[in-house]
Amino acid sequence: MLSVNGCINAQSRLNTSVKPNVVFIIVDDLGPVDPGCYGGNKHKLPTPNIDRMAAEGMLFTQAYSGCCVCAPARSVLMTGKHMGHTTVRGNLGGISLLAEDVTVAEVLKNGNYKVGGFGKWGIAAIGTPGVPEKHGFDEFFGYYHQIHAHNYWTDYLWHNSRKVELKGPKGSKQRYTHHVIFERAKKFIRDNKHQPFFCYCPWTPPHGSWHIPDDDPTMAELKDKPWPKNAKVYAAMVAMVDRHLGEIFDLLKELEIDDNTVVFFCSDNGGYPAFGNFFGSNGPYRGQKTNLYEGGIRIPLIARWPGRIAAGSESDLLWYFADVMPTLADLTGTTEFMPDDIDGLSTVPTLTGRSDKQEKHEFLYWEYTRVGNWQKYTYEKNGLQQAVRMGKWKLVRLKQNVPFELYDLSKDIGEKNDLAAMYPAIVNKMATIAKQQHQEPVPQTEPPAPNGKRFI
Ligand SMILES: [Ca+2]
Repeated sequence: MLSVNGCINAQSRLNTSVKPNVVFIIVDDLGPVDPGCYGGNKHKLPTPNIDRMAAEGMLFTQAYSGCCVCAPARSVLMTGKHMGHTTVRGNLGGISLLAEDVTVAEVLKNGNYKVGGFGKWGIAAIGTPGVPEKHGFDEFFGYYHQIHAHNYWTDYLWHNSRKVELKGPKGSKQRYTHHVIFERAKKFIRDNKHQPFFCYCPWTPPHGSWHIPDDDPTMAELKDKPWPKNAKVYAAMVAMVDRHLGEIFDLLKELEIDDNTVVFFCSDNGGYPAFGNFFGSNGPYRGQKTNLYEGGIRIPLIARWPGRIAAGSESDLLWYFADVMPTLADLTGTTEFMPDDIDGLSTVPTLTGRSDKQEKHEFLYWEYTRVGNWQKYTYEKNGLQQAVRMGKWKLVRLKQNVPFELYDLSKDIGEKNDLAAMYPAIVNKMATIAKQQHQEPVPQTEPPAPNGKRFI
């Protein structure tokens, strides 16, 4: 691997170049070690396009989501505010961004970017002020409420809050939603190749419910595996998003905008140990999606920008979804439109080989309260989880009324050896940060969810 400093003169070129396009692909519930370039899971699912992207770009070894589940993670990503400050804290699906929230899409839109989103919004129900077309998107196509997104065979999706019936082959109404969403994303890139664009792709696969069309080429390769049926479908969904990532790069090359497009690829939270933890998608990390141990918040994250981000480079910078807004604003020259009260930092110095100039977080902060009852729209009582990362230290508790645990992640990546009793001063310092960073969100009433399977 090349050093991160191997990308010479990136900054001087950054200042004089035309505005780069940004494609931000965030897949759903892919575990932190699922991609081959992160070591691979127990069954070493092939991910050739993700691996090639890492070989051509920068792989982050300590990247984190904004939260351990879908909706709040998206809220952090969009607002640049960590979980103690962002608007959407819960995962029931109908809590919405507020009119006054400023998103990364709005920041880039104000800088004359064309902005499209294709996939699962997850942070507003239809008819609320939080819908994407009121937050900087020229167009958004896909699911708005994330309960709706648990159905890959729904007969409608939304386009700027207008219902779009899905017409399938032979006059049937249904089509596999991700295929439709992917086609729209590619069309957006084609249509905007002559102007700076931001294409946000929060793709739903490989999130459950696990479905893929029988005729998708990835299923043909897996159908004879002696695996549980849904495990085969999960593997096929991973292969499908990997193939689609490759198709995005093919398209950028065909349109001759590959060199001027920064592509990010990541997951939205840690893996879910489905099918009896068949794949071991969280590798050595403790915990899973829905909790704040490392397995709930660690993500694969790769960035690629030919000639600007050193090929085959790797960085252990600690960064998370709050950093996406300042990073994209910095890349696109739109920082003047950012709100003053965000929690993120630009990672562009690291991306462009100037890690000596990289501003570092004093701490990273997460919180989350799990859903208590999906039917009654309630959250777990005293269920506020909190976690703080400060250098090598990780402070975490999974309930409000239990003591904090402390781990030294430089020696104990599996969070097995609680050192809280040995280092009370560090616990006190980090617990004070946790207390200070938690602010109460603006109360909202959860609207009724659309039809769809209630999920984690
Ligand atoms: Ca997710």
